[in-house]
Amino acid sequence: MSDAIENVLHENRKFDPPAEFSANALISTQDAYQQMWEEAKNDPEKFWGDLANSELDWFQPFQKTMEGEMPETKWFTGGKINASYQCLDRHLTSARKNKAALVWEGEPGDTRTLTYQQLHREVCKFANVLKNLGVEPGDRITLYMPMIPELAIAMLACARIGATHSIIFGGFSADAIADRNNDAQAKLVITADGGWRRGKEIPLKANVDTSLEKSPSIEKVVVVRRTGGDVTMVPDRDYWWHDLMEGVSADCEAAQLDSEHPLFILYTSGSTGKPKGVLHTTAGYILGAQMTTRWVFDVHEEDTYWCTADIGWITGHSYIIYGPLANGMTSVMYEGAPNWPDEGRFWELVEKYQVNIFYTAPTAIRAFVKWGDEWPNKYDLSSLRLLGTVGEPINPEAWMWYHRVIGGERCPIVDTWWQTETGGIMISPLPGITPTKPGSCTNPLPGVVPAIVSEDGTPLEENQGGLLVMTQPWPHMLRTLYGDHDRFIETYFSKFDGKYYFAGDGARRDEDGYYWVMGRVDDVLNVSGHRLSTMEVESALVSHELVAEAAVVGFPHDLKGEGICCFVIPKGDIPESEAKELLKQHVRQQIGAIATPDQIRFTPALPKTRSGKIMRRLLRDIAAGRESTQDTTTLEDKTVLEKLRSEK
Ligand code: 6R9
Repeated sequence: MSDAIENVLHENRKFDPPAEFSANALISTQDAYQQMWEEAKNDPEKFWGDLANSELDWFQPFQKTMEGEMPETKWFTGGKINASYQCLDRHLTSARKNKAALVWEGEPGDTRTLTYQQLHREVCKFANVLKNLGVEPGDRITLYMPMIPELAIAMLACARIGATHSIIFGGFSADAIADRNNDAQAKLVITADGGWRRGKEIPLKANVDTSLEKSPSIEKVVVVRRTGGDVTMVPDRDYWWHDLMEGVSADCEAAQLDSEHPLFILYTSGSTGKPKGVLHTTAGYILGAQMTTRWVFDVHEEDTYWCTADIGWITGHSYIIYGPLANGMTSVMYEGAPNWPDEGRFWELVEKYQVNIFYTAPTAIRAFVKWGDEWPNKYDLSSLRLLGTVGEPINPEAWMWYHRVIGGERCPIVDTWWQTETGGIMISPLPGITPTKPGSCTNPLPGVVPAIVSEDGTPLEENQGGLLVMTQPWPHMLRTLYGDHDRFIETYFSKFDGKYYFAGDGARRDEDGYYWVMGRVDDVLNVSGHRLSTMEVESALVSHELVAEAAVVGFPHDLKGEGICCFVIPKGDIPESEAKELLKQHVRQQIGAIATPDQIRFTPALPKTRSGKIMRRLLRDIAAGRESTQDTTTLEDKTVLEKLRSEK
């Protein structure tokens, strides 16, 4: 079992929901939750079927709530629906039409607010642009964009006409874009000239240009003018967004799509080198995004809500766009970094927009702690009523700081566990009723039935560390890995013979039934809340002529949660420090800045078992600078160990 599970935390502090919060909460009694949870567990068909009928707008009602066993369960079959309609059109028949849907702020301080009516208009226009470019239902469209309103417009326009969006985080490299374009066989790329990050321009269009040398399926590129930087526009291939939008009709009926119509693909790292194209479909996903947003963030009509994630990750998909807009909320969207122009930027925005609900990641919270209380203390944060965290386990001290300094000890904290694959939040406190413990994501939401099992699938007792699995399907779960259904089955369902969904995380459940997620048990790293596979970094390293062999492991990192340590057997005779720098740059260029190694250690050999397997756990211990409990009797060459330990 992994190291993570052995590092079982014991945290005894407990915080009751503030009485004032509970008094106004949507779910305000334990009984109400228990009843929902039991019903969803015992009769998922009725539970989800009733919600889908009462909460979603259908063009044609569905015939069956669930069809087929996990992992092949289909949801709401026979129904016709549209996610963009669910997020926009249905709010236009009430006063909500003039409510702000998106409140956007660019890094340089420019702003734009789009009401539901305005956003609907822009989405309809851009949907017509896509149609004019020959985009048809089912086509895959790559979005490689900064955090600007056009990204939201493009997503919803794809959804409106039934095109499947595949968003690539702006920090990824040209090679990463090409891989994803090819895997999805995407037809069109939507990008911008550039985006702002700490005052510098990220050359998005230039990266797309390079990627197109290796992505033959792409026919056209749409470019938003954002930074005004120089770009090359290839005639008959590249088009400016503003040119295409000129004079286009704002009438575009939402396509009536099957419930299981593919809504989006989002690539994420698995334990092998090739990223996985997680596919989500329409009705189940939008229902999950909508309901989990409402339950976890205790949505009230007047709320201003801000999730600081990038839309390039699942958190941005579900909790900046689909979930909040399906609920008719006001969602704040910010383009830039938290420390630009200074470390107070987030708190300045909270004050400026009077944010009530704030959702961020532990890695950001650890940075805020380091920057010091003086930054948040300069601003009035009294509008906040609820705080959330996601992306990795939160260390109790960061939780306490968040509670005290940002939440003024009056805001509940929802620590939300979920994954790209789960589509929406799975395990989380309900803020009006769940007493919280720093570092625990507490209880499963209605419809989620987890278990902790041993390697052979035996359910474990309380406080025993094991593997986190889901024992029942839920509407917003992934349907497949795009183009590779076998890998989907293999990755998530083969470990327990199809009985459970295996999340890849280690966890334990305590004496109160609270879940404590300890981190990945596979070769997936979690660097600043972003998933990266060790194999991906290894493949990038060995593709360089200076590398004979490489093994990559994570190690505990104060800010990033996990850092990247690369053990490399070098070849060639470039001076060591120069070679290390070259390799760091190479990985960065191959994958993207988030994958830049923190450490590269040269070694004449890697520790291997007699059967030739790299002893990764031993390397993890060495990278973390701790004594190893790993049995080294199978180690082939014992002198390797001494050399590795002395190397830094
Ligand atoms: C939403 C998202 C998923 C992995 C997941 C787990 C880790 C996410 C967590 C958490 C502990 C939490 N993770 N939330 N671990 N507590 N509240 O982050 O999706 O990028 O796919 O990552 O992140 O290890 O398996 P994704």
